Amino acid sequence: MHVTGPLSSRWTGYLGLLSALSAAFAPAVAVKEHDFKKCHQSGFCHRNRAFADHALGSTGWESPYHVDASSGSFHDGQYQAVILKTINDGAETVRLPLTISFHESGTARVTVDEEKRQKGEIELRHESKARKERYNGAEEWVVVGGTTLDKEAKVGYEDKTQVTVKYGPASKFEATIKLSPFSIDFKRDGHSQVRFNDQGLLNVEHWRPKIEQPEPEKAEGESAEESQESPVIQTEEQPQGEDQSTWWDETFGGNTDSKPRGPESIGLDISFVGFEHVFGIPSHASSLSLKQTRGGEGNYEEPYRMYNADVFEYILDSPMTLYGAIPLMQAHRKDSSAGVFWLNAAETWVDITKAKETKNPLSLGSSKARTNTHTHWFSESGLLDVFVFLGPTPQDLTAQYGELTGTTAMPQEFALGHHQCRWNYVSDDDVKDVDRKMDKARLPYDVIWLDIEYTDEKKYFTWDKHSFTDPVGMGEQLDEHGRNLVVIIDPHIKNVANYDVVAELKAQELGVQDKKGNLFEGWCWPGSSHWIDAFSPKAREWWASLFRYDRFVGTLPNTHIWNDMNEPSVFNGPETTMPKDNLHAGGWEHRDVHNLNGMTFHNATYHALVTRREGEADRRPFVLTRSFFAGSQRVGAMWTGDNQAAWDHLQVSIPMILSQGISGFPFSGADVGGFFGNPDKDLLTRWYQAGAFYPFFRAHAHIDARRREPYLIGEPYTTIIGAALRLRYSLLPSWYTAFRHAHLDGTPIIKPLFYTHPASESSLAIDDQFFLGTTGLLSKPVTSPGQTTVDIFIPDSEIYYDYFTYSIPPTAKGKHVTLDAPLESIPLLMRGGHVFARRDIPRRSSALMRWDPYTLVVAAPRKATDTAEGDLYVDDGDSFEYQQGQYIHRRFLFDGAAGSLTSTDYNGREATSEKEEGEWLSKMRSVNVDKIVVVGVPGSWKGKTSVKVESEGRTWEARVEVTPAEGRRAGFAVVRKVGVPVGGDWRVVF
Ligand code: NBV
Repeated sequence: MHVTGPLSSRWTGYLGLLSALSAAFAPAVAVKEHDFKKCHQSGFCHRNRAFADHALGSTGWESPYHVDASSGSFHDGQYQAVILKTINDGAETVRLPLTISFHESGTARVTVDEEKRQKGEIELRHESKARKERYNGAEEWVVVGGTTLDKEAKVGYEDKTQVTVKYGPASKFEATIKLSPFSIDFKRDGHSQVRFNDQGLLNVEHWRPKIEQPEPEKAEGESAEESQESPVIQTEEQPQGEDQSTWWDETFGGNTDSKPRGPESIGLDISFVGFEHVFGIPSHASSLSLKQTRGGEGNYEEPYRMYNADVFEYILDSPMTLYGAIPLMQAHRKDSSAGVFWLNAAETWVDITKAKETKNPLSLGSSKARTNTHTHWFSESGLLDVFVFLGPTPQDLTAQYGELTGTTAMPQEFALGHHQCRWNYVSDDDVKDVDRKMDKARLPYDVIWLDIEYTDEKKYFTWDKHSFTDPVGMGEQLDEHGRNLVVIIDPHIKNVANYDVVAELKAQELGVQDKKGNLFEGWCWPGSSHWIDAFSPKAREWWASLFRYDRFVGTLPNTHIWNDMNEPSVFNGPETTMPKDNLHAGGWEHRDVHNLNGMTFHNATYHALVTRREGEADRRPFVLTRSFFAGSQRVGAMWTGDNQAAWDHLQVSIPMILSQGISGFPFSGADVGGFFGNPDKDLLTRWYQAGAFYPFFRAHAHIDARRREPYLIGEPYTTIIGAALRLRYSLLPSWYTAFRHAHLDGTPIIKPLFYTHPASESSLAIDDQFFLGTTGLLSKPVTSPGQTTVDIFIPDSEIYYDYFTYSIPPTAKGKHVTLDAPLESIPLLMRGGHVFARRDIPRRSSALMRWDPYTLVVAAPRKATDTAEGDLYVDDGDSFEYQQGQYIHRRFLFDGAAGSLTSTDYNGREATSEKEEGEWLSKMRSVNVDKIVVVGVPGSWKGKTSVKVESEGRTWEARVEVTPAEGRRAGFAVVRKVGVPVGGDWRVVF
């Protein structure tokens, strides 16, 4: 990887100034892989891996954690006991309260705390003002439901050595809790799926006082830092088996973490029994199916890391951490799924290994040994708190996780359109000019974005007075075509005189504090800065006040927000983020809450927008975030950060976005065109074609990248990109419907094959193609240079049609089919058996399509007498009225045997009376389905000229044109001027 082009002179000068001011820190432009910790440089990671090596490498290893049998009790769906950890060769024990909860939702939760810390019976070093307990506040931020205890759960078996609890739907699940050593075996239908501490790697680092030892003698010339940076090899003086070198103050990259509570990590091995593939734990620039991490060919050497960071120029095919983290892992195999959610917001690493079983008790008569995936999780601090999902389907997992952490906020419809961004549009005239040129080139778009340069010297909530003289005029021009503006607001607040925002932050003590309890000061884009502490309710309230129209003057209702740098990025901090011993509201150390930080800020901004003006609460905010955690999906969208204008970055965007989708945060995208560098014309074109299938579709570029708005690229590229944009816009009704499903139950918007075809073993590792919502549209973007064909994997025996030509490629279940894919074409198949909606009139923005008629496309099933199904969800795309029933959700059923297509209410609701209808719904009465296209019609339809239409007690005829099959091209029929209301019941008989 290399740094692209020189920074603009303005930036070079600026950064020069920064480095002159402080030689001790590295500005973000210099961040490289080695600026981030490897496992051996992170004390607790090193310790937990060493613990695992010791446990797995010694014969007769026994985990030192035993449940005190006399402490166990089971009431109302909850098992409680105390785990005793034996230390000092059995001389002492540490008490660890254990709670295992069984929920009505079918999930189980295992929580382990530490009694001494819980009771505050510990001492903190360095006169720290931090809290003494293990952090227990993550639940408050993350969990929104699904934790009602299952009173039906009961102990099925109990003796001195174990307790078995039966729970879940029809008591199909069971958890066998072994007391000595402590372990849990989670089973479905009598078969093990997930095991805790099966390998004996449970590790709860209990509190201990520091026994001061004489300073180790330094070799001549060795600095204090050098002596601390690499873990010290165990010496004779240390107690046997305990390497203390990383217990206390820890230094990395010139920053020392005071660690006032000493070592406090938690670790656990979680085995997925009989599963060869595990997925999730985004975000990593890696494959969808996770790799092994303990070395070996094709494997990683490092564990997957989750420690949200501003990883400038991230590298590919790596388990290195990125900007956001969702500690949800799922395992899938043919017809079975299971998962775990590790609720911990501290720095977390996960090792993954896979092992074939030598003896397989399950495979009687089969010689195939099953593979188990062993995962080893460890976090630096906090409670051990893990949820277990036993499926059995991928849909069960996403629904249960959705119930637990919430689902995707229903976005404004414009947010699904095409977004045009760059760092930076330099003035309001520039914005207006781009807006006009997009129109002139007939390139639809919905949103233009302003990066940090719009501000007056990086003071957020201000405008650069010279270049943005008339922000209101700019916003109004955009509004003429229903377009929106997104402006960036970062969490660092410039520390400068005469800036009201920072003055208020200081006066009201709303910022994150350093380890001594003083306002933390660090460096970011504005130079010296403070950070809003969005964990504080008071700070959030203040934050909300900053977005009011009379405060952030120049913003309009069509202004929305982009939150960047919220990992948080601190240029002079360890690993470009905040010192771990910084303090947040409530006295929690930053260490405990680091991975939540971005979400709290994103959340604060979302709520600020909801209250911008009284009475405006019924507009849905749009807030994009770079950093995220489990639960962020409830308030907005994310993107994958600073990628590069390179083919391999285009490629990796697909598994990254799929991984977001299965991990509950599907509203995601990657910078189209690549952030750093200048894409060549082919790459840019292919990226737009792929981007048209990202749930969040935004073009973005670095400040040093050449201008690349699609009208600049020239022919034939502009036309080809325009076609991709129009494809996106025509399919917006189907995208919006897919978002509705994500909102209802956590379903991904673009779905990997293992999700749609869980019975197909060979689909498991496929991560370069996907289905869109319920449409049956199968997309495989071209992601290699010079590529003119694509091989698409076909997971079933259904018929597939080319989306554009209706030709039927020679598909076979479990085989690849090759499609032509010259630059001007987008490989896209329609799976037989689906109905989906489009709007076919090309317009400049989604808002202008609001009252346009719909087209329904029926992809007939392979067997002529079978059915095709689909649905369409519509609401006003803007307000919260849908929560009051102001929406249309139709189910379409094409019955091949009867030769009919019917529309009924998706939820079986009665038709609304005019009285119940708000303004939008009543206006929708005049919006029709005007065109129906049936692809794959039987030969018998030849010669048909009309179809019968029945709707609202009336019957009429509509004209149909049937084009018989020819060669490989399927026969198809087009009905025009159908005239049925999109929101009503109707039937068309062919
Ligand atoms: O605000 C400037 C950029 C932004 O364009 C990008 O999308 C973010 O990921 N931002 C990072 C800060 C600096 C990046 C070098």
